[in-house]
Amino acid sequence: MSFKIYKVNEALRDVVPQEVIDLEEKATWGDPKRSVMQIPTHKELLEEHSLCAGCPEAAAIRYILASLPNPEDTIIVNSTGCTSLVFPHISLHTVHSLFGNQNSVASGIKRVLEYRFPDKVKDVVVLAGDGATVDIGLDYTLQSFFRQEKITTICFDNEVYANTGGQESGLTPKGHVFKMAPKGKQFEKVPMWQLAIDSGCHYVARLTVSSPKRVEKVIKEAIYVAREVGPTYVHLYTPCILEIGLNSDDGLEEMRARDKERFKFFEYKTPEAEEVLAKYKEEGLL
Ligand SMILES: Cc1ncc(C[n+]2csc(CCOP(=O)(O)OP(=O)(O)O)c2C)c(N)n1
Ligand code: SF4
Ligand SMILES: [Mg+2]
Repeated sequence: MSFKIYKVNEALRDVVPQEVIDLEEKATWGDPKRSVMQIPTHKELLEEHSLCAGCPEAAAIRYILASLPNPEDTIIVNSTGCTSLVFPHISLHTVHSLFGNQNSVASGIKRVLEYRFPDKVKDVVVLAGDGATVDIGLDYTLQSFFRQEKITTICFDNEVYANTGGQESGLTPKGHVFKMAPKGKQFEKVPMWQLAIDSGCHYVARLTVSSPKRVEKVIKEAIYVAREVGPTYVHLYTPCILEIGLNSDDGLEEMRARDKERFKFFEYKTPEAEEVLAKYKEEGLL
């Protein structure tokens, strides 16, 4: 079922790459019930990427893109890091912001879109690493929560600055040693999910990406609440298999192990968020 975002010019159909024709014929635009369950049979908005083989960040982005309720009217704001290598491959509107600035850029985009298209639903979603969200961008992240910006912030927590070769971040657990942090982390991991609650987010979730269906539910809830109430925050554990010395097929097992302890599923909703989610549930959208 395809919403006509991509319409191939008939005169050129025989020379247009098959993947563009697939976007016309097999993408899931325009279907608010689109789901991760369609990944095997429909056209994905991300199929190839240049991350390490088996990187859980790639799986996370794949699940998130398949879960967006309104991809044709969603703007994704990204920051520098491993995930930024994926964005040129995505069939969506994306903005690459300066490292750490992502929540400020997203706030501006959301406000302008509300002004320019008052009658249209436009979702703005931030996707950034732990270094961008919690270290260098922490001020901007929290200020967007304080201002009650109607955006969803998703943090890919791999507990390290992966893209620059392994420095510790505020989200590295105490004692962890990385190539460029040889003395080991001296203090505890920052509980960013709690900071998000204390800073005014209306929906907060912490989880690994071991279960695509669970990621889908969380992403949809976070986006619906941001649309109608205020800021929402999703904290995903997406281990850097390279920096913790795992093989490319070990990421899932690592996440399943953490599901039982440090990244046990946790969710928080304000009463206003509960009300909005009950409405979406009644409409069959959750
Ligand atoms: C303003 C600015 N400061 C620093 C950098 C260097 N830099 C690029 S990626 C990166 C680390 C990214 O870490 P994280 O946000 O955790 O993402 P990951 O690569 O781990 O997914 C840094 C420090 C930069 N590109 N721009
Ligand atoms: S360095 Fe780590 S986070 Fe970056 S792509 Fe490779 S496995 Fe993924
Ligand atoms: Mg990181």
